[in-house]
Amino acid sequence: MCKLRIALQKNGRLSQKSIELLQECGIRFPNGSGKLLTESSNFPIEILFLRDDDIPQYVEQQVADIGIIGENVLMESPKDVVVIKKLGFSSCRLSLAVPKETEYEGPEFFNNKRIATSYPSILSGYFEKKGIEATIELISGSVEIAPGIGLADAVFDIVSSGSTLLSNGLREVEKVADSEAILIASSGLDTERTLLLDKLLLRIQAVQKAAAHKYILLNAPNTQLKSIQELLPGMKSPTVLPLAENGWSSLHSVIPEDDFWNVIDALQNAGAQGILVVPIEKMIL
Ligand code: PRT
Ligand code: ZN
Repeated sequence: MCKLRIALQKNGRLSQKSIELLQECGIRFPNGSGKLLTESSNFPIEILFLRDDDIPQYVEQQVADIGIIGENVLMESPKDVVVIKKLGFSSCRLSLAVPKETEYEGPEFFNNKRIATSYPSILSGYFEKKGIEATIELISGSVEIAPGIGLADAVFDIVSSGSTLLSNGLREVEKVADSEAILIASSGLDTERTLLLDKLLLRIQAVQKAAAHKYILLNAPNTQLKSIQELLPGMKSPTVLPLAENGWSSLHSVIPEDDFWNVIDALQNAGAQGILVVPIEKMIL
């Protein structure tokens, strides 16, 4: 039987979340055996563990059918692959940073400066757009130490919490791009593999939707049901059940989590009691 082959990062910032995503999709496979290739026992999928930088090329060459990478990898080295979906984890940004005491008034600062980075292509594209002439120093790791050792005047690197920049005496001054984990696919998938990918996508969507929604249960006097529903615009056709106590009902519905937190006080003021907010495991609409 035909199998879909997915490439995941072997060891690094994307690995854990990528594995968890497949597991949340109900896909079981041996994990932690240190093997390069493993397969699921309950879904026609093989998992190939690679360095993240190699994944786009493997997908382009159809050694793997699909893969999970950081958007930044593809931005730096574009390949003939299809971006299927943003996955919402390993979010970060690519930013320019200068020593914190440096005066900075705008991107012209970088004219005739040396900038250390592992992302020369994204950076030179940005400089070109801004009409800036600068020297790019290519470094493969620990970019943040370059200004301190006199190798560069500034850095261009991935920033997440910002603590690496801070602890190296650097200040973020320009955000050039955002990045997050994405699912990519080969542009030449056959019909059988496309069907398998669609099945996997259905599961991923169900997991993502569930994560953004909550099941809410609350009790309210019947006279207040209408105003409570108006407070929760995301609440579609709630179930209303009479309580044993006369004149009271229990209201159940699925709502976007943010809607709920924004109106919690108003809900209570409107007479809602015994509010339960319950996580949803999968949501298929
Ligand atoms: O070994 P392999 O080649 O597979 O992994 P790698 O070392 O190239 O990549 P890895 O595991 O470090 O990162 C994988 C992907 O995670 C990246 O391509 C990004 O898409 C994403 N990501 C998210 C990050 C970060 N956050 C991140 N903070 N990648 C790197 N960093 C580094 C950054 O380079 C800097 O050194 O963390 C430091 C900054 O972090 P803060 O939190 O101090 O700002
Ligand atoms: Zn890498």
